Amino acid sequence: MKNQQIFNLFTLALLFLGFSCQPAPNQPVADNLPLTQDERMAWWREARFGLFIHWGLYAIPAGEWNGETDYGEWIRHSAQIPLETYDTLARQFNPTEFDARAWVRLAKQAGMKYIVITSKHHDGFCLFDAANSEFDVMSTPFKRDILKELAEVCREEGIRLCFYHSIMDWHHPDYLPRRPWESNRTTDGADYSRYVAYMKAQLKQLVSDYGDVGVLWFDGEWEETWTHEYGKEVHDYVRSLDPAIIINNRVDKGRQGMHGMTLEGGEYRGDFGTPEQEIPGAGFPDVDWESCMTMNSHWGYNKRDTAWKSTEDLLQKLADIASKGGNFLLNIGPMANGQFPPESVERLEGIGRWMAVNGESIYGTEASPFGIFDWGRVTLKRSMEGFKLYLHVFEFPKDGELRLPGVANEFTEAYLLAAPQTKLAVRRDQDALLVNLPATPPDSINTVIVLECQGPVAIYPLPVVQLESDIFVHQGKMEVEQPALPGVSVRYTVDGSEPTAASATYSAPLFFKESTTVKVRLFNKGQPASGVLAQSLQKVKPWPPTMQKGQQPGLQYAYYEGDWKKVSAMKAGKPEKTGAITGFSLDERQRSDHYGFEFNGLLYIPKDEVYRFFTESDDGSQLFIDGKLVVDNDGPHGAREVMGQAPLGKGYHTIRVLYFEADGSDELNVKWQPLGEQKTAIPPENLSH
Ligand code: H79
Repeated sequence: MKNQQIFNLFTLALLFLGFSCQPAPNQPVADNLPLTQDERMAWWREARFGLFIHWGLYAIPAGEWNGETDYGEWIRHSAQIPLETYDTLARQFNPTEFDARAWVRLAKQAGMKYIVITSKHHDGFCLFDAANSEFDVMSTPFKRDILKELAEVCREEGIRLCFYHSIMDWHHPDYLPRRPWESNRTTDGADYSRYVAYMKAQLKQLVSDYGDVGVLWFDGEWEETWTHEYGKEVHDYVRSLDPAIIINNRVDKGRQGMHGMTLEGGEYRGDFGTPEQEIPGAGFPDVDWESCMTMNSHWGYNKRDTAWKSTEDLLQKLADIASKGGNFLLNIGPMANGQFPPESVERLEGIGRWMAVNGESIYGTEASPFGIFDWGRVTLKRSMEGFKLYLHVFEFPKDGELRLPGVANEFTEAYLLAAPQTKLAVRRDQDALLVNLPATPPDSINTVIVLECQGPVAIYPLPVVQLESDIFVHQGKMEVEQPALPGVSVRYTVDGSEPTAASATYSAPLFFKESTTVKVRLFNKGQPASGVLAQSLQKVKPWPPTMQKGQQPGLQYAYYEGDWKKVSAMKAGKPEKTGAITGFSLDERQRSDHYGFEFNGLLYIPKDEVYRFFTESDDGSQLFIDGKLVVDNDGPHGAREVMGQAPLGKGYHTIRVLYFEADGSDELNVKWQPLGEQKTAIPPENLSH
C-alpha cells in the first residue's frame, strides 16, 4: 500500500485513539468563567518544569531532634514537639544569606519556568507578612516578607511564582484535629469553620498582594475535617478572585487515597493531578498532571540526607515525565541561612547545561504516542507543516539504530538537537523508521535527536499480545488485546504468512501444541490499521531429572563475609560457616552488611512443565537449576525482583542460589510459579539435600 493511503487511514484511526487531541479538561468548570481550562493551563503545559521550595522553621533543626536525625518538614509532628517549644524556633529564624535574585536565577538557569514555594506548610508558619497571623516571618528576627521579595524578582525575571498552602495546620487553635499525642492542647472553643475563614483570608492576601500567582498548590486535604464541600468552596473562592489561577487537585477530596491522581467520575475540583515521589508508568490522556519529587529524600532541609539523585537521573526523569505528558516539580529544601544546599545547586547547574541546549525537546511538548523504549523516551511537538519527534536517547542501542515502530508519516530529516547541521540517515523497514546513530553518544546523559515529520500525526501502535511464556512443554497460550475501536478487527496467521483482511479473526485465546509463529495485525474495514506483530511460541523438551531425593530436608548453606560487587566474587573466599537450613533464609548471618550466602539442595518438580523462578533480593542474587543460570539478579542494587524460566521434568533437580549484601537493607525471597498456576514461595517440603 502507498504511504499516502496508510496515512489517511491512520489519521482517522488516530482520532479515535485520541493522539491528535490536545489535553482537555476532565474537571467540571462553571460556564460563566472568562477562561477555558485550555486557556488557563496554556503556560503551565508549555512550562513543563518547575522548582518546588520547602522552607520554614523546620530548616533550623535541619532534621535533627533529640538525637534522631531523619526528620524533615514533618518534624513537629514526628518528633512530637510541643507547640510552645516549636514556637521558639521563630525567634531563631534569621536567614541572612537569603537572596531572592540568586534563587530565581538558579531556577531560571536550570530551565525552570515556575516556582512553587511554601507560603505555609503543615506547621502553620507563614513565610509572608500574614495580615491575620503573628506566626509569620515578620515575627522573626529576619522581619522581611520573603514572598514579596520573590514576587518582585520573579516578575522581573519572567518566572511564574506559585504558592503551596497547606490546608492542614498544626498551629491554629481552630484547626482540628489535634495531633494524637497533643493531650495538653485543648479543643475547647475550637471552630473549624473559623479556621477555614482564616485560610481564605490568607489566600485572598496571597492572590491579591503578590503579583500574578500562577498556581495555588494545596496539601493536607486528607484529614477527616476537610470535606468535599470545603474543597468546592475554597476552590471556587480562589477562582473568583483570579480566573486565571491554576489550582491542584488536593484542594478537594477526590484523590485515590494518597495516590496523586483524582478519582474518575466524581465532580471533583482541581486542574491537575499530583503524583508525589513517583512517575506514573504511562500518562493520562486528557488529564493534566505534575510529578513532584525531592532531590534527596526530604522535602525540608535535612543536613544528614546524602541520598542525592544524580543529575543524570533527574534529567532522565524530566524526559520520562515529559514523554508521558506531565510536568516535573523538582524540590529544594533551603538551609536556615537562606541558601540552597550546595548539592542542590550543583544539580540545578548540571540540569541547566543540558536544558540550555535541549530545552526545546521539553517545553510545550506532548506525550509520546509510542510509550516507553528501552533506549529512552520520545516527546512530540506539532507545527503548521507537521510535527517533530524528539528522541531522548539515554542508552545507545548496540547495533547503532533506533527503531520507531508504527510510523505512517513521511519524514523530512533527522538531526542532533545539539548540532542541527549533523544530519542522521533514516530508513524505512515496513511500518518502522530506523534512525542511524553516531558511533559515540554526544551526550552521556540524554542525546536528543529530532525527527521532522510531515502531515498530521499518524503513528499507530502494534497489536498487544499477552503470553504466560514464549516456551511451553504441553501447550502454548496466547491472548491478543481487543482494541477498543469501532470496526477494528484482529486478524492473525499461524503459517508465517502476512495477515490480510481475509485471515482468521481473533476472538478467544489461542492454544498451540507445536512450535508456532503467530503474526497479528489490526484491520479496519478491510485495510491494515497497525503494523504486523510476529510472536513465536516454542515447544521445548523438559530438562530431565538427574538426581535422587536428598537424605535431609531443607538446604545446605555456606555463609561468607566480605565486600563484593558480584556474587561470583564472593565464592573466591572461604565460608565463615556452613550448615543445614530449612529454606532460603538470611537468619544465619552474623552481621547486617558485607556478607553473602550460597544455598545448595535438590528441588522436587511435581510435573513436566515450564517453571518460572523469581529472586527478589537486595543486593544481588543468582539462581541455578541443574547447574544452569536461570535467574540473574546480580550486582549491587536495592530490592529488585528478576524472573527466569526453565522447562523441567518431573523429579529431582539441583538448585543453587547465591546471594550477597553490600550495605543498606538486606532481603532475599525466592519464589516459583509453574505455568498457569500461582506464584508462591518454594515450599520447604520440595527441598532436600
Ligand atoms: O509537602 C510535602 C510533604 O510534607 C507532604 N506533601 C509533600 C509535597 C506530604 N508528604 N507525605 N505526606 C504529606 C503524607 C504523610 C506522610 C506521613 Fe510521615 C507518614 C506522615 C507521617 C508518617 C513522612 C514520614 C512524614 C513524616 C514521616
